[in-house]
Amino acid sequence: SIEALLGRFKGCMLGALAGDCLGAPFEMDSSVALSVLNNYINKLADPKVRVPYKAFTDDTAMTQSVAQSLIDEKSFSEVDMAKKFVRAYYKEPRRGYGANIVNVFAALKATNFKDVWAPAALQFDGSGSYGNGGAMRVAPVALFTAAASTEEAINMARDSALITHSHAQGYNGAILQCLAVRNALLSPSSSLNPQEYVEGLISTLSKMRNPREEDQDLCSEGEGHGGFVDSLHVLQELLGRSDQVTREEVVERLGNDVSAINSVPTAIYAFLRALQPIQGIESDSEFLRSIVYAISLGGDTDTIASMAGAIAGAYHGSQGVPEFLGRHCEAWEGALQQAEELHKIVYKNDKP
Ligand code: F2R
Ligand code: MG
Ligand code: MG
Ligand code: MG
Repeated sequence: SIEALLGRFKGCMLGALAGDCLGAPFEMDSSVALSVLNNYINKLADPKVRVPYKAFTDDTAMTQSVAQSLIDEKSFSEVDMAKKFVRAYYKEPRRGYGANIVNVFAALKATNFKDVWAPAALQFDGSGSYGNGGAMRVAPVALFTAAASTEEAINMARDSALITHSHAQGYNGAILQCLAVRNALLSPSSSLNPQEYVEGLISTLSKMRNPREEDQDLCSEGEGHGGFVDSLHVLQELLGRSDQVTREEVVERLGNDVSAINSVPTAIYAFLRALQPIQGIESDSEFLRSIVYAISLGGDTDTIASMAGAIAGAYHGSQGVPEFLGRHCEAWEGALQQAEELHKIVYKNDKP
């Protein structure tokens, strides 16, 4: 129902935020002990314990801009979205942005947004960024296109990424993350079959029309890393194994770094793996387990946890999000508000 979907929209926006806020203190640690994370979560859950406030990073700053642009424009506008990215960056440049994306912001500003696609296309000597910055902020696109066709969702995910990420792995990662959120959002609750869910993603990516030559990156080996479809097959194999798959093997085979190819499939795996209890993780919340597991893998913890959280929240809904997180994460109310506004627009009851 539309009412139940509102809870899913909220869960998605809260998941993206909570993963970023909870994961940020561990970004670039090689891996994080589960005992450390159990303590971390138990402290947050204890109303008597006072702990430092969890600030959001670039992941959330950019997600907020994507959501707000879709809300204000009621459609995708590359100029408005680019302006919102740039405004947010210059207002708070110390949110932990990627080392190179800041050059896109500077060029967009210097050229007064004349050609919004151009600065991204010039990154890395014209090869474009393959960072996960397009994927980490795409969740609002999945929500905004929830009632539209898969093709529309794919096209908007690609365009929203291309403002900063013109490498095929950069925008295809955004497409995969968008589809992962979309399919979780639209799955009936408590009935998701992990293998079928991954099969659905593989099938959609494989059928995708390739607008550019480089989109071969979806399935083929290139520069030492497989494409996204290859990673989804690895994910299926890991999910199907009867033995305990170690975190070391997950990192080894799916990755945990700032590239989209080595982080989006990992986030999807964290969501799916957390549907079952995980040895060593105390939380019995499937939502929280996905975030804790993602952080435990180390590397790009804020971003992988944020992407896993967005997918998990879209599936479990806000009722699956532990209430205590709201006391610790910056901008909680703002995320709820954006979820409500996106839901209103999508289901056309945004009249005064
Ligand atoms: N920047 C970070 N984390 C670094 C550590 C920050 C921390 N505060 C600390 O200093 O301790 N996190 C944020 O960045 C990631 C998203 O990055 P995004 O938006 O994709 O940016 P960018 O700059 O375009 O790409 C990131 C890096 O990837 C490498 N790279 C990308 N394309 C490349 C190419 N074609 N050739 C070579 N290298 C490429 C570069 O190293 C880029 O700097 C998220 O983790 C977010 O949380
Ligand atoms: Mg970050
Ligand atoms: Mg390649
Ligand atoms: Mg990060």
